[in-house]
Amino acid sequence: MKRRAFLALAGAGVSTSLAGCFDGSAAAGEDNRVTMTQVDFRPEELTVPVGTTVSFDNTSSHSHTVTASGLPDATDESEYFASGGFDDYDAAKDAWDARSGGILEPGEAYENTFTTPGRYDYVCIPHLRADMVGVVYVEPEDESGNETTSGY
Ligand SMILES: [Cu+2]
Repeated sequence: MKRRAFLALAGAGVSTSLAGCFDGSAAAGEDNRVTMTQVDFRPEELTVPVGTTVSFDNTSSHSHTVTASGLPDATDESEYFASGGFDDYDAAKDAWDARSGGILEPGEAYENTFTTPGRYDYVCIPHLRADMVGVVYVEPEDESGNETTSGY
């Protein structure tokens, strides 16, 4: 069973910390967090080690979705992720068109744990025409078990 969750962002902090900084850009050090602006995911590209839970936080005043647009070749369909918990892109698209299914209102967040290495493209369905897209690169674990984060 795949971990899917909607979380309300801690109400305090969030709105105040964004005052005057409506970009919602992720602060330094938040390497497993993607935020949403009016029509952007930030950062647009995120690289994480396998097993990481990424939080997609709607820090904007608009509604969005986080909807995987495809999966790496060899990746099991159970790895599909989308706010609303849909099984594939078509289901997510249909649900959005019918009833705004999968919507993330301002202040809501969606989490997904990436358990298979690969490139995961995703989109915001209502802002697809504005090119609101992102990608998560999930890197395999280092075989030695050592951290490979030292140096560039
Ligand atoms: Cu959007």
